[in-house]
Amino acid sequence: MSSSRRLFFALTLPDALQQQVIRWRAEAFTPEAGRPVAAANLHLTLAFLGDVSAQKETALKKLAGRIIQPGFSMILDDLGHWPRPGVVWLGTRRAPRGALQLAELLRSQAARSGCYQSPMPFHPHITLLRSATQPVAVPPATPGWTFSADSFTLYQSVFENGRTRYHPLEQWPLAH
Ligand code: 2AM
Repeated sequence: MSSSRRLFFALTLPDALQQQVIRWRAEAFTPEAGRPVAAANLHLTLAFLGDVSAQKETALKKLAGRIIQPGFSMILDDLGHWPRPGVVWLGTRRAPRGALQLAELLRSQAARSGCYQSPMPFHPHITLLRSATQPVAVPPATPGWTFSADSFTLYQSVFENGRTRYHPLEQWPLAH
């Protein structure tokens, strides 16, 4: 019988923004800085669920479908490097209240459903480079893109043929 799937809730980046980010990234970082995340894999995680059984997945989808939250926009005006996980990220200096509320709700639903939730505070970010364990020259500023979140998505993380891919499973709208 098929068992669990590795899942997370995230905000999808519009295709045009994914392309802008990867063009800028190619100029902003040297190839030694880290391994670039593929354009289609750029996303902003709201809640990481880990390996989830089919039964739990169904319950979590049902709970997600009941969420009524307003959409929000986010200015991507922050950049950083976490050497320990080896991640270079794009984020925001002022996380919108809507993003914090949505993440909090998804994370508490996940915790109540038995999915381990990290005690680390939620730090909204889009991972740009992985395996960035050496010091990285992080550019002082970002182009300051704004993106508007009008839905959130449940993704499955699949590792196949040596690559990680994120498959969208279901998407829910945020109210206007
Ligand atoms: P990262 O990009 O900072 O590594 C799919 O793996 C998504 O879930 C990524 O955005 C990843 O964050 C996040 N993720 C993976 N493992 C996680 C964990 N143990 N706790 C929180 N988020 C995690």
